[in-house]
Amino acid sequence: MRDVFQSKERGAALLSILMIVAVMSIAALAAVESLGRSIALARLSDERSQIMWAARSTEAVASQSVLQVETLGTQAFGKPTVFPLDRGTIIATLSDASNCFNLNSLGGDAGAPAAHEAYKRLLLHSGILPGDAQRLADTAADWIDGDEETRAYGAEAEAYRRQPVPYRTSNRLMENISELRAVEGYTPEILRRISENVCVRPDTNQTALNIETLKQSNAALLAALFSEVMTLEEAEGAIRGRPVSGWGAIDAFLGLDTISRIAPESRNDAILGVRSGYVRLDANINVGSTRERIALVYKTDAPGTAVLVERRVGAF
Ligand SMILES: [Ca+2]
Repeated sequence: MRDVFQSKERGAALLSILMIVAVMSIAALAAVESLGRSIALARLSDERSQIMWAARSTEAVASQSVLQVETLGTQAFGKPTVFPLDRGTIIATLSDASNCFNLNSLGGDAGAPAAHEAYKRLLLHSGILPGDAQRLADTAADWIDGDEETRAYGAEAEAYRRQPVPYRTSNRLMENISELRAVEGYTPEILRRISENVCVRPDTNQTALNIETLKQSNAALLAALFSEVMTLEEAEGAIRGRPVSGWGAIDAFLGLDTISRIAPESRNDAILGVRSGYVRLDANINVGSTRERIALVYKTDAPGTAVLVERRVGAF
């Protein structure tokens, strides 16, 4: 009988020990997992910190890189430069940022009629119907201009108050192109059609187009800003006609048959140039498994100067 009791006691003790071992194993496993998570978080935090410093370094040296455009011209564009970091790289690429319609030019003096007409032409050349083009030009201009007087097809604060989530017009220059999404009529389809040819600059001036860097996708922009009688096909042909070595000067461009046949009073020769009024630097920063993108736009219309006017971080 006693042996039976002793056997049961030993069994209970063994079971207790096994349970204690099991609990300790689970606790140890949890501790290891927690430590692993902490290490991963610390590493991620360290990489984010390095990314932040790399972004600041990029900004510090970017203006010097941008100034190279003055001497190298278009040769400075489109060639990625790799800068090594301790545990990663910065890959930076320069591109021309002159060739776009400055939406803030719609906020110029006295309703900026010339900019308004040019913008309507850009919308039409982008395949937007005439009625929609008029409406989109008016709503964008109302959003930017300082008054509350609604244009014929525009929208001021009252129109936006009726939205499911009410808001107001900003009545000042746009700070970011993403603001356009809030303007009446600017659907994703409209934005897709015009996104390559519109931008937001910090003043109401329209920078001259750089004819050395115009792309086929800029034909609508060239036609809209250069002449009210220039067709989209003529603009495409003119851009296609650029010599391999570039135009060198606007006179060579003006000598094209399609251009020279346009009466001088119907042309805006001053909108053409052979240098960059704005330059963009795109940087891909890689540290360990962490990635970040930044885009910096510099105003370079005065010799020897590069003024940062736009900074975008992340997906765009
Ligand atoms: Ca307004």
